Amino acid sequence: MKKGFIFDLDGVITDTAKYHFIAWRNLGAKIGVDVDLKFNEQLKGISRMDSLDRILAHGGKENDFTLEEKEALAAQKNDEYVTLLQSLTPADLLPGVKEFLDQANTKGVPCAIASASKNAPFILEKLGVKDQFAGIVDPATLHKGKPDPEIFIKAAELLNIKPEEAVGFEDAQAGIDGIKACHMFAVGVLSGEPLHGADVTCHELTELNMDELLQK
Ligand code: B16
Ligand code: MG
Repeated sequence: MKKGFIFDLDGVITDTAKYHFIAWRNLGAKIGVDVDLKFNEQLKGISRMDSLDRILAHGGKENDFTLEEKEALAAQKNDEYVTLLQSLTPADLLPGVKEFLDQANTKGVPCAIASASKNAPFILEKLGVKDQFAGIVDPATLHKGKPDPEIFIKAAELLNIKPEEAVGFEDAQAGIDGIKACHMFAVGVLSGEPLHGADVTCHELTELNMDELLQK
């Protein structure tokens, strides 16, 4: 019997990957690295600085910037990303998310967010669902990013449950790997690429039966 739900944000609750892409592509153009949609797939679920490191390596520029310069580049990208986020409204929730959260709240099943994004509280506020989460892991407190299970273990702690008592929802392979590494039940939300190791997959949350999930 499961006792709580743990959600990734980008790709599960809303699609912010398109805004990350615009901001990284524009930053890449300034430093001479081509960031295309295919390469952007590799940045999903990856922290801001790790994403920058991957972009620099992709362009053969991994040794061209000091740490201070890289922090300035990441801040530039984030400024543009946050500007793009201003247009978010509850209409940007992915299909079935609002209904799923309402149903969980009605049943008394607590929900938490396990997102690599430092902008998660702001995004949830803009989407009008922040109050529906009992906890949001602060990614600044993490020692390791996904696929390490730390973020999912912390999310379960916020809900006062064990990882194996939770259902985790993820759209990225690194996230599914993190969920399974702490013996959580994994729901993979598909958006193109297959997800290996998920216990159940769907294209949107409308396809899921909550009572069946809780009995896993
Ligand atoms: P920020 P998730 C991730 O969100 C994104 O998929 C990833 O592209 C981004 O770099 C990361 O958040 C950090 O976001 O720059 O806002 O701190 O999928 O873990 O919800
Ligand atoms: Mg994601």
